[in-house]
Amino acid sequence: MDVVTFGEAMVMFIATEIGPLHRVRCFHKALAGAEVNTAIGFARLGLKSGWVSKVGNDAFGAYIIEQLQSEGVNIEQVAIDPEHPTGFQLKSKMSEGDPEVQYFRKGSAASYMHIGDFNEAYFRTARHLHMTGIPLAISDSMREFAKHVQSFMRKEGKTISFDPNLRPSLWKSREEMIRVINEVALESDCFLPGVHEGELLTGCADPRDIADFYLEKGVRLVVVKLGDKGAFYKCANDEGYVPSFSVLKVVDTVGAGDGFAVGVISGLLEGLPIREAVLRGNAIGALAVQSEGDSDGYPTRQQLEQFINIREEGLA
Ligand code: KDG
Repeated sequence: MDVVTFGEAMVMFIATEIGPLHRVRCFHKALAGAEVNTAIGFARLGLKSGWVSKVGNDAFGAYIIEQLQSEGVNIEQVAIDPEHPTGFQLKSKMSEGDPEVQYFRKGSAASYMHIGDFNEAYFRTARHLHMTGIPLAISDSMREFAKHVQSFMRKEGKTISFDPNLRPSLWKSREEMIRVINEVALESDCFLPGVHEGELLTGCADPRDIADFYLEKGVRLVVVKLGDKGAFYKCANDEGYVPSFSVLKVVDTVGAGDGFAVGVISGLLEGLPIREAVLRGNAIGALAVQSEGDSDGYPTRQQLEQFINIREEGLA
């Protein structure tokens, strides 16, 4: 396997009409979950990805499994929990800005993941571990699982990327969120915060200062997402800003950060120079914001190359 990841997937109901969630009458069904998004993104590019989790023995769980099978994600380590349900979320439709999201995930099957679910042989087959901050917030047992996976993969000499994906509503307190996320960031090789996340986590507003905060403590590469301004990256011997790709219409920003991670990590695993990998991240982010579902816009290898080539040749 090229990349393994773990976390909670949810069914997501996306409003089909603009307005606040409580007024919406119709929704359509899609898949959500930062880590499944990345597993799908890697698989679309032709990388071998695996996602580890638990779902309920219900229609939502069956839907998630079917979707991942059809995307070619390895789900050998997805267990069905007969006692707890699959979580879901509602998402509003916006004319502009970020949508309103409401979770129904407390006590979900995934939140009951624990260290006993860890399968050493399975994780060992992966070259790279991608983590996000969401499993650290979902439950104590899931956090313990996440930290165990990270320390195992580190001991095994695998590379680790970490996207904080801050979800303050899932945490008991802001202080705990900052402390735990920073602990895990410092045990990662590549840290991928958004600039506002970086500011919250470090107290620094400048992307270079955010990067330095982690680099000085041993992280090898920090890539700070700057939204429509692109991204800033820094490691021991290289740094720079990589501009974003222009987008005709932003439909939905959720899922763009996961797409960005897919671009950067796949690029690094394929040996691209860091700048090229970040450019690929920007490209997938730009494709992702132009569609509604989290992962709908993630490209195949051919679509990605076409998108980058057309933009670079100045044809669009
Ligand atoms: O990154 C996209 C995710 O935020 C979305 O799919 C839902 O995983 C999710 C979460 O927990 O917020």
